[in-house]
Amino acid sequence: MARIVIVSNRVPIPKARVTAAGGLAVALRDLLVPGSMWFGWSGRLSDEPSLQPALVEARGVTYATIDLTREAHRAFYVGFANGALWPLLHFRLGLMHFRREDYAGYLEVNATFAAALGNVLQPDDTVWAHDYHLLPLGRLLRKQGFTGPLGFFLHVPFVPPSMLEAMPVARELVADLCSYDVVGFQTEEHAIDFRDCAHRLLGATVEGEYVRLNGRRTRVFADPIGIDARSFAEEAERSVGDKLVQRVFGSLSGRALAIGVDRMDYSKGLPNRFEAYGRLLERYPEHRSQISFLQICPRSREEVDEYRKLRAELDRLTGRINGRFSEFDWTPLRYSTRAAPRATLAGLYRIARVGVVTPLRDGMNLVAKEFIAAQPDEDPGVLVLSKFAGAAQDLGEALIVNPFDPDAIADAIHQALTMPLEERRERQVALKAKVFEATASAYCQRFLDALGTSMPALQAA
Ligand code: GDG
Repeated sequence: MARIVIVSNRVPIPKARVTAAGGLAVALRDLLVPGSMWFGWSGRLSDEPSLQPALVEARGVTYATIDLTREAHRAFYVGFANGALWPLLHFRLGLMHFRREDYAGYLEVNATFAAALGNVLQPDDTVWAHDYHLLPLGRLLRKQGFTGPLGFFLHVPFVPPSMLEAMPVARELVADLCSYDVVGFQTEEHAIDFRDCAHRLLGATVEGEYVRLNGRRTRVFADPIGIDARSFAEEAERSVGDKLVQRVFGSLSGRALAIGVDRMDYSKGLPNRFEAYGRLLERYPEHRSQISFLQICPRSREEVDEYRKLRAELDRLTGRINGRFSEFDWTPLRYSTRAAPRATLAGLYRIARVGVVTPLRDGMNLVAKEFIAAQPDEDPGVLVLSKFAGAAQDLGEALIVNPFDPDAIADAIHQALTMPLEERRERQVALKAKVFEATASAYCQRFLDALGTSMPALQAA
């Protein structure tokens, strides 16, 4: 039987999932039926990695992983993927560090992935590759003779041609994506930017959603990712009783909770957010001692210099805000770099009066959707959302802000804290309807439809 084979840099083997902050396993849950396969890096470094993937079976799904050498991983992951591609695709040219040897390592790891995957792939499999680590994988699989349906989804934003051209290997990367049958982006804007790049940089022909290059046709479309809103809402309701959530609730002593939840990443706009919170307390003194801001930001990518610098900056800003505004019985800003269990997170969203989601750029941002799903209908909180998160395309009833303007964020938090119940309910009804409709399942279904593959549950029926 034809299988769906998911490929991503890291593989969330179920027992490891407990500590993982990323949501890909949740988003793709509908595809993880018996018989499917997930392929990627094991997370281990070894001197002589085998091209024969290690196979682990869990609930009928095969997790196939390979090790990488330390040097290849450094060039691929730290160097090119996160040192060059991530900043470029988040519009941060000043942080892009391109080195030819890193790009060579990126290609080498993609070639290793293709060769190892080739050892377990069957001719009628459908391959769905994920994210900026794997742009060349499709081309390399085709070169090896794989002829099955081949799709790629980019979780992060895409940039217009004038910006992409700063990447010395821009043409190669765009051509690589044109080797897939289907390429999905989070928003229509990113899909349009990619088609423009294919036309401007490579002279490809664009016909509606299709890009034609060297006789091949690729469908390039927007497929916004969603969450399993129903089960997340149930989890949030259940978790309000969770011990940790209750402790946080008790510690508020009736104050309003504002919450931010982000991997510690410079794309998430954390320094601006902290500065905005300082401005709020400065310009709207009535909120002093009446609000508590909790920022959960698990550390990530600490191998990359920029991420270490960010942490030092956030430590400094937290100290400054708390030093300036704290009272003996009130700490304005609580900031934790530890990951919270998912259930606790759901409960914390539910008791929060304001969700603050202000990335400078974000492909989608699932936290915005989780916050909405978790809110109680009778007395909902308010979402403050960056106009540069993909989520803002759909969630227009949130308080939409420009994340580069700390005063605008401060005004929006003030508006959220003082918004009448009736208006909060109206906004929540509209937002909730959208989050419950644009589910993770709908996202998978649209992508497989585009690839001409049926959803696994339908195959079984
Ligand atoms: C990329 C794109 C796109 C965070 N802290 C904890 C925790 N999380 C969870 C959140 C959410 C997930 O991690 C983060 O997802 P985001 O969408 O916000 O951001 P990225 O990690 O940057 O993801 C992004 C996404 O891919 C999907 O396509 O939306 O634009 O950048 O689910 O809740 N989870 C737990 N503890 C934490 O402390 N358990």
